[in-house]
Amino acid sequence: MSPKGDRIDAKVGEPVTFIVTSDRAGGLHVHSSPEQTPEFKKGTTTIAVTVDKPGLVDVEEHESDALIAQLEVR
Ligand SMILES: [Cu+2]
Repeated sequence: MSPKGDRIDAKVGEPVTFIVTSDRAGGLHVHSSPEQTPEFKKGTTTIAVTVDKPGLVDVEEHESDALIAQLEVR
């Protein structure tokens, strides 16, 4: 899965789009408050993540133990 831990600039209340391509179904774990757990399917899934508080938010995929990205939300 890519990116791997890249830092992505984001703005409060503005969606960041992830295009997930996977050979299995699964889910992301967005460490916002409250946390978000958008799911993806086998194949390509477009996921929009919106964070409504500033901060550094990890986006992980726990099954492969991957840090996908860090959203730097301002
Ligand atoms: Cu997590």
